[in-house]
Amino acid sequence: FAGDIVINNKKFPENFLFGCATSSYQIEGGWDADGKGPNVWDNVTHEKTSFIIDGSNGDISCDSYHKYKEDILLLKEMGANFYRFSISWPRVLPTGFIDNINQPGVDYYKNLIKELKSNQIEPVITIYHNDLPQSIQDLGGIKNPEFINWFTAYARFCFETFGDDIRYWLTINEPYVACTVGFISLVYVDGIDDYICMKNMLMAHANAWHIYHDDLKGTGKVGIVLNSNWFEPETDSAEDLEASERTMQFIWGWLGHPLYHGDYPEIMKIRVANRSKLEGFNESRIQELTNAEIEYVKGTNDFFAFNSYTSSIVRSGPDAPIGTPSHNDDLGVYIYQPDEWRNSSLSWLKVTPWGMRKLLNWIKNEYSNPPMLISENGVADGPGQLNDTIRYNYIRDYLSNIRDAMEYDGANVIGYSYWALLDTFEWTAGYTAKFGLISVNFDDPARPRTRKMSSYYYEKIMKTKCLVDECEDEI
Ligand code: GBH
Repeated sequence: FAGDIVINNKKFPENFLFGCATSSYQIEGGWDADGKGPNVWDNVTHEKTSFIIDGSNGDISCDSYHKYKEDILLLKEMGANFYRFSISWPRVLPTGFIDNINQPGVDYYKNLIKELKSNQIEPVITIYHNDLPQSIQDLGGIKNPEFINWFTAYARFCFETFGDDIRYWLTINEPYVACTVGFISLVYVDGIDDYICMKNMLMAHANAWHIYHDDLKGTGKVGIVLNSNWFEPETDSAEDLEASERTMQFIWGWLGHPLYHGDYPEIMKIRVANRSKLEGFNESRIQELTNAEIEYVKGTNDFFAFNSYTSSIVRSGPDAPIGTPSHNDDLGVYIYQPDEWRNSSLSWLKVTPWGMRKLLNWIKNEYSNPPMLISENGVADGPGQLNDTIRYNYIRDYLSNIRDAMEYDGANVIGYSYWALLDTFEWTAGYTAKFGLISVNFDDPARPRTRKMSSYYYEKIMKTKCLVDECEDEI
């Protein structure tokens, strides 16, 4: 108890939250069930099968639309404190707009929330996780500034409809990915649009935060989910240190800086303005925020939720030649992952647990140690075997570093969510990359679930708040 010497530093605080994450399109199936409208992923998987490695889609996926009670039983069995899931926008609002509410879709989430609550599992709700209504995409999607109003109306609807006793809301998953990698959300973005797109995401989030707190007087917390890698300098030369910090600011700081300090990072404003000028624009491609906007967005993140899976090395390099405008060229560094780093089945996901501790420290120092929620972290293997040593090691090593960041560096981490509860439809990787603690047999129409070895390990951690390898005696 308080005052005692902490003998084993791998024990997490009693109030630390452990959970599992999923997202609607990746697990629900029921793609056109009971009045759901199409989202961008329904359309692309049906029309461009070559876009997905195995030509698959999320039409049925894990069928959690019908099997959510089974999922919740598994969460309960494992002792999860919370479940992070997302609401499918076109399942509740088939046209994307609030004049047309799909009651069966609403009931689905009401039942899901009720079932979680009655099992003492805290719902952590993502309002929008990649599955944009097709109707909104047809109107220009996220890069249309009207997106701000459309999202705001949808978010208000979610708060009012599901809000009663939801303690944690996540507005938007990974705006950086949606606005740059593009294919994830199928937004067309280029070097001009990406800044517009991110600004729209920022303002949409800030509107949702203000509605929740100012208008609805909500008592829960509202945050956005930022994401990326830890960016390790290649050497400790001043140039590489600067390149690494610049990368952190360009990616994490793009929205992190406005949310905590009120404006885009200085280095971004300077570099984008310079390059825009050289390219022949008469104003910077990054639209500077007005004083009113700065005031409006500052302080609208009640906790720092983020997804991070891996790290990269950054080397300073000569500026990219002036050509096609792009955020990447504005940043102007060389980023890579050494071949010898521990592998997973996905080329971008190298296992770098040490990077998580550094990332937590960077966030702590940059934003005055906000409450941090790791909303996704996990690893994929190809075959999805039940004896998943790779996942066991990944969870142990990442949590060990997270605990060290808390214990030795004072990082204010409040919770951790493993991605994912189940093997899911992994976007363009289809069903070829398995992140789940629990395997799903996608060949069987009944979609039976089988727990993998790692789920028993994670169960012990969730129940004891302790990394069992490190503090066996405390169980
Ligand atoms: C998250 O995105 C998502 O929120 C979640 O839905 C997803 O299932 C999970 O992670 C696992 O992927 O192929 O080299 O072009 C992670 C962010 C952005 C990481 C795209 C991989 C592609 C790199 N992802 N990125 S590459």
